[in-house]
Amino acid sequence: MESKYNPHEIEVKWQSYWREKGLFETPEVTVSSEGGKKFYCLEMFPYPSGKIHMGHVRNYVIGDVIARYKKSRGYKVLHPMGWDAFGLPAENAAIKHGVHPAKWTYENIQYMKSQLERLGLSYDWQREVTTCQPEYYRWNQWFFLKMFERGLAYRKASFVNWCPSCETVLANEQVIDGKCWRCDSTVVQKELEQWFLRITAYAEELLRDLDTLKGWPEKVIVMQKNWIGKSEGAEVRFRIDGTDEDIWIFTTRPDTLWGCTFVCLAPNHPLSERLVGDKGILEGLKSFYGDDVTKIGHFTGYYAINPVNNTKVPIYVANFVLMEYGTGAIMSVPAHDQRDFDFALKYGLPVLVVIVPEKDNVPAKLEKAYEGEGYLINSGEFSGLHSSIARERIIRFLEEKGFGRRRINYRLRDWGISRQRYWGTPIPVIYCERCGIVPVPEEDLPVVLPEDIKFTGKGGSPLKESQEFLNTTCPSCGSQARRETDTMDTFVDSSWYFLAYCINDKDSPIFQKGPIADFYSSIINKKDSLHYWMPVDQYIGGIEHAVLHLLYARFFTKVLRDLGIIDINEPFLNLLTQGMVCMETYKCPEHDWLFPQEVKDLKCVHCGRPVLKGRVEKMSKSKKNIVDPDEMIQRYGADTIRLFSLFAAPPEKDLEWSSSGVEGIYRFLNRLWNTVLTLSTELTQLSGEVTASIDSGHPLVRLTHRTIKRVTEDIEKEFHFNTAIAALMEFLNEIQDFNPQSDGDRSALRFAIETLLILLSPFAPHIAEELWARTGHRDSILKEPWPTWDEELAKEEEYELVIQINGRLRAKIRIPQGLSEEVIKEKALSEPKITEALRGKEIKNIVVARRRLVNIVTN
Ligand code: ANZ
Ligand code: ZN
Repeated sequence: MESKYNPHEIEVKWQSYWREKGLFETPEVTVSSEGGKKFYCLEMFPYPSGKIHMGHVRNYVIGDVIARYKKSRGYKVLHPMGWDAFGLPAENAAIKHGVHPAKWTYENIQYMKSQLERLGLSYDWQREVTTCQPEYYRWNQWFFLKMFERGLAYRKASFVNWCPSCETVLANEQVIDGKCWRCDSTVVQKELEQWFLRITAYAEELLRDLDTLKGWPEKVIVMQKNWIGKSEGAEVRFRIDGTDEDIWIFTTRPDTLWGCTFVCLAPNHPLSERLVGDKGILEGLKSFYGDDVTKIGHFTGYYAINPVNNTKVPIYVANFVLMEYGTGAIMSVPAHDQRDFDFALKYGLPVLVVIVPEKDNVPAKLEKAYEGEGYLINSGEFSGLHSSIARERIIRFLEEKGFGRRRINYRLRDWGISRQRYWGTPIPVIYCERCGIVPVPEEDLPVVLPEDIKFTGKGGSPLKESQEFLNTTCPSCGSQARRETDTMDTFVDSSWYFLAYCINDKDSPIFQKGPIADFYSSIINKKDSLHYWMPVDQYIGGIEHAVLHLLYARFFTKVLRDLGIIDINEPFLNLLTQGMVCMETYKCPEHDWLFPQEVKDLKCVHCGRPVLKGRVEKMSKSKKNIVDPDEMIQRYGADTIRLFSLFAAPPEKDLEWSSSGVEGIYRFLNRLWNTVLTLSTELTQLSGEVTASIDSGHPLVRLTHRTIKRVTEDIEKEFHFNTAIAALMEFLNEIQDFNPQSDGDRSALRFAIETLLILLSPFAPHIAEELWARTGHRDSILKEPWPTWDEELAKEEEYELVIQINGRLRAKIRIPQGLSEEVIKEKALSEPKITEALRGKEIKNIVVARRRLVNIVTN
């Protein structure tokens, strides 16, 4: 009774079976389960944009294999999913199409959830988290209040990046090359009162603890280090000649102090206005800012006195000095800093060499700045010292003389969280004429977003239009007051969602509207499931979050630890950043990017011009190289799509989508289907007789052990699913070719097939379940433990390879079974006796006969 492989039928069937049986529900944990083997597997939750794309599919399938694998290894697994549901696109949709952000968001969630279900992902949907729900965002507000109490949330007027088109403030990280990360408009500077979270208070710890993250990719560690940007140096005080004012400068090169020939202030440095007077000049300088903008300056007419040698140097206001970094003022050393060198050349300022790479070798004229280390010259008592030593001594000297002090600076800025937007968490603050800034009392949380709002896309926040929301009474004096209309950056939502999954069960008070105190006491209990599940054992997501999200989540974890809510320092033990999904992409010189169906014989179907081909690009709408997951599932079923996204590349590498590759996987699954069903008919017919115990010496049994070992080790070793799947494919080939003759053969075959299905089930779970059921098993394959192997049996069987040169026997070596001809050739050529005999000869041909004999032909 053979039947055809019909993925749709079996996939829907098993998905509902899993759901009905609750097979993906998170196990209950109690005090006594503490210390048991637990595994928290987490994929970065998506923004509900409307549809999932292949990047999501890849991310979630990787996580799913890990979760399923760990479960079968006996771990208690938490594998949740949710929605990063606040954000701009919902509001843009409201402006464009008049649909309420909430409606848009919930409809998208519903659709995307059905897409995830169709992929057969093993999520515990009971723990679903949706960040736009008041039950969720009230905790954003509560954390904010706690931070406010501790001075970790504060308000200040500051220049912010303003996107004129989105009409919102952008975080520094959301500005890419001076443009808005979302809409690409040029970003301008604007001064506004903003709320900030004091992430800089944790700068040192965030930096230091990177060293404990052994399970993170090195490149992410490096990116975070650079982002935090610790610099050690000194602040030095320069007196302004003829006044009693001082300029404090920050330098990382105090060893070059004697080479300072001018001082520069930031245009918005408080002294700049006093020294220049003409605001127009400063405004002009401010407007010229950017990495590739020319460096320009304005001489103030004043001089500063270098405290170490009493030299007078001119004071400039310069556009490249940032008020936000260091002290907003610098000493310029043109001989040893290229930027200063260019500036000096432009304004005819002196260049004085104080560091030389070799002792007693002073260059006559500098072509460019020498920025390296070397020996000090022209530097008073420090001349002759090496710069690395001098730096330290000079800092001490400055401190002794009262000229300056040691200073550590971080590039990291406090996190501006205010957004002039509707679709986000309201910042729980009230402004009272009499009392000033008054935090909303805890028991009044959540401050709920009002629903009846008009979306025009113009002006500031739409919340300003809601009188009902805006007008309130002061919690402390009772008089008329006004609510904060800014909402929080959505990165706040994603900074702690992984904690919500741990406690989001029906009985927990956390997500109910009860008094906060209940939550606080339940959470503070160290035996709470939060403490059981955290930290996340494996986090999986895109490299684009290497800095922002991952740094903010680390920051929140540390703050919540200091609030006594959790007892860990770091949220994510292991991090996997999966590569991008790419595709070969075509471009016509006339018609730009083309869909594959617009290309025939490498020509554009519209104009006949040859297409530019061979570029493998990240899938994106703009390049017209998108593959739609729905369409793929429709055509091949989820198992094929899952298997292809795992097989085509190791997880951390980019994956090139290929239709022939997908076809290949589909054929493999069909072959699996037919092979197992054909053989199983035979096996079940004979089932009465198949009682012979498994003969461990049987070649198929040995191969099975070898395959278990390969697959398990590939998964354990950096999740190399691609090679694990390749091993399963080879295994199927052997099974297919196997022709059982005896009962011993049949029991070996049954063992091989059952093992194959179990090993395949994390990757292609539906077909594995179906074939498992059809080969006479009553319970789900998910109940099967992961198979183990016998090291002795898993050993490669070896045999003797004969190596000849021109037909004459030269060597015999032992090699493992199953090597390809290429590898056999390599082995033969690298045999020392053979290398020796071949010296000086030219190889004309190498023949491999039945993998047993190699004949090397030379001239
Ligand atoms: C003198 C000097 C001599 C410098 C030399 C460098 C080389 P990092 O490593 O990134 O911390 N600087 C300080 N504050 C600045 C500001 N607000 N805007 C622009 N530039 C600023 O860089 C520190 C160096 O950048 C400082 O050391 C200062 O220039 C400059 F041969 O001081 B240096
Ligand atoms: Zn008041």
